[in-house]
Amino acid sequence: MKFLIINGPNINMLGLREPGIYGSQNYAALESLVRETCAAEGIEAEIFQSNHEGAIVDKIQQAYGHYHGIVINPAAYTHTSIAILDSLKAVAIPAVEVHISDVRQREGFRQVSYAGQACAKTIMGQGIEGYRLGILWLKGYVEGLEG
Ligand code: CA2
Repeated sequence: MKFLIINGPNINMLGLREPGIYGSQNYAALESLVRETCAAEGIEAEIFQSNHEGAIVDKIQQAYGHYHGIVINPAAYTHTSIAILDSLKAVAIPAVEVHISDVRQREGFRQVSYAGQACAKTIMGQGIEGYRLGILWLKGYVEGLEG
């Protein structure tokens, strides 16, 4: 099984500021958690981070036919990007949305998720542990689809 893990803008800055919202672990720790989780589950993983909406759309398009699942934290693009939503719908690869913080408890502008509308599940407010939960859930979901 092959998963693509996508992180949007500023996720690479984790741990530098706002530990009360995003925790104190940095992006390298997030990458390690994803790699270790996938290795333990026998999942081949590619981790991708970009600050650019079009680069994320390109990456989702290129995933078509190559990945069984996508774990995506589109970061701020969650709340603005119909392009990322459309690309997830276009490739129709099973996807899980992850947010480190609990966006439901935050500002009004974070209350909409476009990408989430193309995802089978959303995990939020669990810190970077949410990526592990998302990977495990998606593995079970994909296995269920394959029968
Ligand atoms: O909670 C999440 O995972 C978010 O996707 C993180 C985004 C935010 O725009 C979303 O509303 C929720 C922000 C990414 C990280 O931003 C930083 C801000 C300050 C210091 C370090 C990273």
